[in-house]
Amino acid sequence: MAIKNAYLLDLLERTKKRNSNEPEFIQAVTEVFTSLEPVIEQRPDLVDAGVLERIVEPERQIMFRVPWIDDNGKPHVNRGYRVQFNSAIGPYKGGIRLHPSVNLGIIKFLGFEQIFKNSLTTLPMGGAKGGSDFDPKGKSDNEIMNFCQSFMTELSKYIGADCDVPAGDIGTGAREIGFMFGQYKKIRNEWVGVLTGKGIPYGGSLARTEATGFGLCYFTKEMLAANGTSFDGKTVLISGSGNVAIYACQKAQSYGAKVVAMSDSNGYIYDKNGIDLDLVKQIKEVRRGRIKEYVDVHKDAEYHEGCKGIWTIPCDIALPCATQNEIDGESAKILVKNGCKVVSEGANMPSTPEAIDTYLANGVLYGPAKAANAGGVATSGLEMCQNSMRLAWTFEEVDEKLHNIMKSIFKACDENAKKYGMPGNYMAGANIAGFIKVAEAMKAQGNV
Ligand code: NDP
Ligand code: 2IT
Repeated sequence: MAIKNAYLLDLLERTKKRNSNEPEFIQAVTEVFTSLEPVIEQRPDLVDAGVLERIVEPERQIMFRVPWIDDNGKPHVNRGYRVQFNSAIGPYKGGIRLHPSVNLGIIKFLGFEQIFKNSLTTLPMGGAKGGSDFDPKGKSDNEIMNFCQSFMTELSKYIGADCDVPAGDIGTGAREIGFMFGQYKKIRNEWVGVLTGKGIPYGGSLARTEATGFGLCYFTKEMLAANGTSFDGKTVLISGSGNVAIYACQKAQSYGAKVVAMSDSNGYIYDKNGIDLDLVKQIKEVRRGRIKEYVDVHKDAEYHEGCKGIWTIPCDIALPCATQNEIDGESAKILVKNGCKVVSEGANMPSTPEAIDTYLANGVLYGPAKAANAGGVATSGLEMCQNSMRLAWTFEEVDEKLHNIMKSIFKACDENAKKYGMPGNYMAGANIAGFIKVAEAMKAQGNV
């Protein structure tokens, strides 16, 4: 990947200078700019309207203190973030990440990706992301509640059902969303769809829990079909064992694939007989345990320390569903050498630029994150829709809408890749399709 267009190169340099300590954000901008070269050459009006200068600068970045008390009465302080990146096509929308690695640059890369992802969903949602460097691991329910209430006490000043609607991401699931929703309602004295990923008894949507993983497989199925193949009988690796990984595994298995490995941040399991997903759910969803507990039950499965080793297992399809930059150039080369033909991304930006170059150079079918994992936020959009209408659809209705959205996202990626002279490059197609809609909206709304 190399940018040649002088205007894009100059703007990238200025963006690097202005955000010099945010490597993940620069990585995300560079990838999008690389794909946009042919658009910029055909659309000088978008350059003249200053769309690109504005799109790389968040509309608003909020950072705040989050004090909380542990079970021993000891005070702690974490840092909270909400980056409201772009509201051209709808209210700000995006998840909240709770992980010790969170910093402003991470939240900005995620918020930037979210702009284009949300645009691809066909629903009216702008881009945002939030989070904190709080580590939920090992905390009691009471400590989690204490943190979530403090976080929302400040965040509630900046969000709203028609303004900014947060949701889950790493470390934020139904439990955390419940505590945050309760606190928002108490402070604002209004019951509105201000968060998505809520529990079913209080305005959550059926199929939101499954949506990102299912959506990833719906997108991947389309990509495979367009290239004359399918999941059936394929060997699949899935990194992570959280929300996205678990439901990607469920759907891939239902399509006849054999998932042989999953992981967490400590290590990975390899089960040549195929992953026992009920056991993984029991360990991760019910007990909040570690993936290595799997081999206590399945004695012929293997556990290995370290997450990178998962990519050395021979496979047909790799579905990275853990975190950013989890597949580097070296791992990508090993995947290709071992016969991997497809990489489709459940996590956000899981492949380094060197890994992507390796996929593209070797004809690997590559489903980029902002298209392939858009099913989660798309179903969040469906949850917002149900909340506005004050009704609830069945699981089947939501799942069918999700399925159709993922089909239309693949179509947009495929068609735009062809239209701009890069057939089969779904990353370029996703970036172009996501960008054009937002750019047209920004141009039409003037220099704001
Ligand atoms: P969860 O918190 O449910 O699970 C995260 C999983 O990834 C865990 O298995 C975790 O292991 C592992 N993981 C997290 N950080 C690291 C790390 N630094 N190194 C190795 N493994 C790690 O999160 P989700 O499943 O919701 O999110 C996974 C990915 O999918 C993220 O990139 C997220 O941004 C993306 N995503 C999520 C969506 C959603 O709807 N939830 C929608 C679209 C994208 P451990 O338990 O050891 O931390
Ligand atoms: O990265 C993502 O798209 C998410 N974490 C889901 C965001 C959402 O608003 O549902």
